[in-house]
Amino acid sequence: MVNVVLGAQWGDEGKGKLVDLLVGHYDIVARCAGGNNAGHTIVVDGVKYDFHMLPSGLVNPNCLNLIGNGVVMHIPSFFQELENIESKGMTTARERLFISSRAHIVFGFHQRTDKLRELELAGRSKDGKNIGTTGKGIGPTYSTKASRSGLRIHHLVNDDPNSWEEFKTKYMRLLETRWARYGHFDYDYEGELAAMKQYRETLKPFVVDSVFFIHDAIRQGKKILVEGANALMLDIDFGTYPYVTSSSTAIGGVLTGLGIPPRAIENVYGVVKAYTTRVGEGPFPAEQLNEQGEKLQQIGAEYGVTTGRKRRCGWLDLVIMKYSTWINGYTSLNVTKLDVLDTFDEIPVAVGYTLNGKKLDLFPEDLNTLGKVDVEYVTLPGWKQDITSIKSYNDLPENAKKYLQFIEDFVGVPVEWVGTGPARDSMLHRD
Ligand code: 2SA
Ligand code: GDP
Ligand code: MG
Repeated sequence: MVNVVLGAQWGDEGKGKLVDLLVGHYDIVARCAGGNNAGHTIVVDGVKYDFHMLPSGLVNPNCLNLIGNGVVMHIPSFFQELENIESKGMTTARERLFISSRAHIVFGFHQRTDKLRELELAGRSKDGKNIGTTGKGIGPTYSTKASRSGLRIHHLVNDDPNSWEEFKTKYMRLLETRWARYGHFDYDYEGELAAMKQYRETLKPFVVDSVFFIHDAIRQGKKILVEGANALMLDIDFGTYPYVTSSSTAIGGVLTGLGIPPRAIENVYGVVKAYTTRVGEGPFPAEQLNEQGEKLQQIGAEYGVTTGRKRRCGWLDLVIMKYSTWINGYTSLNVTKLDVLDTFDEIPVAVGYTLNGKKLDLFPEDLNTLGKVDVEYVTLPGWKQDITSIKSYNDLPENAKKYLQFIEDFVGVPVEWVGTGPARDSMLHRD
């Protein structure tokens, strides 16, 4: 049985917390896309863990964790993150962690060219706008993957006697293509190769054929939870292209990033923040560049987990939620951070876009159009009550229930969980 947790907006909806809540019921948690650009915070027994590349299933001592073939791996960051959670007390993490031999490797020069490309875009585009990437080398690594010049984990961890020589040759060839594209930037390739040589041994215990790993787990009836990274609106196909990440963050990425047959998937849980945030550049129709947006940012403590950037804030956008539901086919929703809205008198919700006075029926693929739309809002009454200590869905204030009902009716998907605070137990399940 495979269930999936996916971000329904622009990321940071609180996927990590839902996964943390669910992991007790699963044997395996798997990551299928992205790399250490993703970031989420989980608070367990008062200890705060920042996850980037590692699956959140590590918080459950009985859970195995897989980094799938669709993930891009920066190996030094992987070890750093692992050592960090080990030092906070997750002593068995290492034994429960597996990496697909087919995952692509992020090198330091991918990270360097990520930043060079951002500088190039900032200088060249007519509005001076770059993408606002995390600088973790994600786009450049998926680029070299697609252009068939990338290196995968099995190229590094390989018992063939010639494999190290072949790895070095491919590595240098790849670096030279980057130099040809970006100029001969200073780069300590000897240092990186020396580190890679060591990783041949230290990485070995983690590496598996993930196709077999997943197939065997499904065959044995294991319960698998797939943890999406980033979110629908950052998907390379369906997001606000080009202001997106470079992987398939929607449901398709679960299949290609792990080799899971579609019929094995039972439930798709969409995680949606009760308002909207976005990090980086790109259009955001319901953004509030005003006091209300500031208030959401401050109460919601909206800062990027990976880069520390302030997240842009706005009202909940149900046009996006409907679009996102069409693609991902959510079977239920987790509405998070409802408590952040506790003090608002009124809460507008975006329900439609118009262009030159004409209602748009579909979510516009063209950013010039999206940038020009007027947003139609429905304003719902606030509940003006602290909900953080409420322990049952039925005890929520009537106006909070009406807010959730409005989402359900508009999107046509039931709300199964509601987040009422950052702590592990601040989540209401609707029976
Ligand atoms: P990239 O680095 O190539 O993936 O950046 C491309 C766009 O994708 C956005 N992106 C993100 N948006 C929200 N959260 C992300 N993870 C971190 C977090 C972000 C952070 O959890 O807070 O710490 O800044 C994430 N990762 C990528 C990015 O902003 C670009 O718009
Ligand atoms: P992810 O990337 O989707 O896993 O989300 P992040 O962890 O990047 O961002 C979500 C942030 O909101 C984290 O700091 C969580 O601790 C916090 N959070 C999650 N759920 C809730 C909630 O219901 N209420 C509040 N106030 N904070 C929450
Ligand atoms: Mg995040």
